[in-house]
Amino acid sequence: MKVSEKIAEALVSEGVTLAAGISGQSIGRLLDAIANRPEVTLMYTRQERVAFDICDGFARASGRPAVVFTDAGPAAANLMGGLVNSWGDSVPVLFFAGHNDRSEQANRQTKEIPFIEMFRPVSKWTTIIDYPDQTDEVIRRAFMHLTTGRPGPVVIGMPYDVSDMLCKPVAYQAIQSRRRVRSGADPEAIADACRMILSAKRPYLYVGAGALFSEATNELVAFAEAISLPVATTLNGKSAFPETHHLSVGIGGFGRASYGSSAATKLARDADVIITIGCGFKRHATQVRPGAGVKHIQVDIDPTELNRDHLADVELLGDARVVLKQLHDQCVAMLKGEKVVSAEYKSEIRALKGEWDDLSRKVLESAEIPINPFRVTAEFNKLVKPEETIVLHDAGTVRGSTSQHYLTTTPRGFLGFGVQSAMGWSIGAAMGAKKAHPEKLVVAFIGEEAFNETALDIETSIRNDAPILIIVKNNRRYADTDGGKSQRLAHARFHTGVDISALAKALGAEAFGISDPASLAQTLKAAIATTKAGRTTVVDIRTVRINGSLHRLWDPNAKAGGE
Ligand SMILES: Cc1ncc(C[n+]2csc(CCOP(=O)(O)OP(=O)(O)O)c2C)c(N)n1
Ligand SMILES: [Mg+2]
Repeated sequence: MKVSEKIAEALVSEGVTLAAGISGQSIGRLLDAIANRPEVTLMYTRQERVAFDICDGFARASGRPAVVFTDAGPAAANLMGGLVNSWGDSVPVLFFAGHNDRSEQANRQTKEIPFIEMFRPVSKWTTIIDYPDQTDEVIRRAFMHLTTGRPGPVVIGMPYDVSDMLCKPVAYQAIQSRRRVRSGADPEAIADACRMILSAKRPYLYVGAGALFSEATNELVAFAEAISLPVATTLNGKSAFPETHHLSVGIGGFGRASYGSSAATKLARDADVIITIGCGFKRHATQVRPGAGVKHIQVDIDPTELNRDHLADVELLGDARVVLKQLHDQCVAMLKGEKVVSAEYKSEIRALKGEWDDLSRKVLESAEIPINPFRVTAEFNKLVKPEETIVLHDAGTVRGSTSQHYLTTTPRGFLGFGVQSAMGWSIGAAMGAKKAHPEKLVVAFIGEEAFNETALDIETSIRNDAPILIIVKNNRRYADTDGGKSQRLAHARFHTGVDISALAKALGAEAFGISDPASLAQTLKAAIATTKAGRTTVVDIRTVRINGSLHRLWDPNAKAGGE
């Protein structure tokens, strides 16, 4: 058996069902071997970076790693924008980079790049298979990295000569435990945390993507309900807690988040104990730290995250699901049937939610022309069932106008992204999500500039049977009025633009264009129908340029949402 065949066998036995990439001489043997495995769906893209986005979206939607493949050198380098997204947001993706023969390495041969130096700092693990008999160990170690602890991308260099060599004819031994390997927190620290939570008057729970990766939603809901804790998520953690739940206050900061609801931000500001679960306090999520005297209980799977940005009073190192169950059980035992949170606090949570709804109505119901991008989200909400839908957003102001008011009810029904935030991610990621959940309607909300970064791969969704809906909030015409920016820059950036509907049609998609809010609902309905019928569909909506979030409507100190 050749190394390439051994790898394909190993991938199948570790449960891989999707591979995406672009071919090239150096990866040829491995690609043939993967293509020979009917268990693995193969997607072939037009840009390496989109292949990475596909696998990233697949992992976010399913929790399982998929495989990216590229040729050596520039092909591998060409996916950097996708790789850094996965690295920034801790998403497990396995990347096989074709590599020159070993004899060519380190002498600046054709397509030779400083592979380890380029990829190691932006991956969880980067290595090269130098000898055939390393194959099993490398693949097994790769899957341990991908499936345990804090996830992240793994990069494996595959020298062509090694891929074509024979290896020992011993069957690959997959990781035996099909369960995720999980760990809990120190029981003494749990007891400290519970005492703190039960003595709090205004506790507040802030949930990041760690809870999604750990699949902790049931434990999260049980814990929040036991204490009547208001629950906010980060952008990346959105969908870990059902947003129709009476305790949900939407996206919200540990202090303040660019995309936070007013309810979440006020509750965070006035909290006396803040419990954070698997979140990294990045700028979009956290602009203002809690004041002195506010207690912080920090739960994370990664010890290097503990006490990193803000001192914790109690550190709980462990898997979100296990730790939430520990917290729940201990709190319930200590409570002995009493209720911890006052009736006043509960009614304040209700009132703040109502205030946020009132504040939002202005943009959600706006009849202005060009169309308000928040209105697009509001109309969309009325037309879909969240449990049958996966929504993605892209970089830019479209992030806020989509993520703040689309209501999720199902874990991974919304895929937030953005520690690195490479424009154009949502088109590939939506295709990956569709492969993970063919039964769901998968919808990417994207601005026209981000669209232009990766739009050619719309054709990939058609060729590779991954029909998605792309809703473009197109504010190009109004972008040059964006105060303070140089007119020369505005001219260079915007004065002509792509005819999005024509391009989408040329690439084989259905396309709709719209500029009147009165026909918004009807057009979105038609676009959802064509997508559900199996046709990738693009809706080009002429929108007005706005700030990315609603913060400025109610917070005079707000910073812009940011790009
Ligand atoms: C690969 C990459 N290049 C540049 C940026 C910086 N950036 C973020 S958003 C943005 C403009 C986005 O415009 P558009 O897609 O039209 O969305 P809008 O803000 O208008 O909603 C830019 C240039 C980025 N995030 N990623
Ligand atoms: Mg735009």
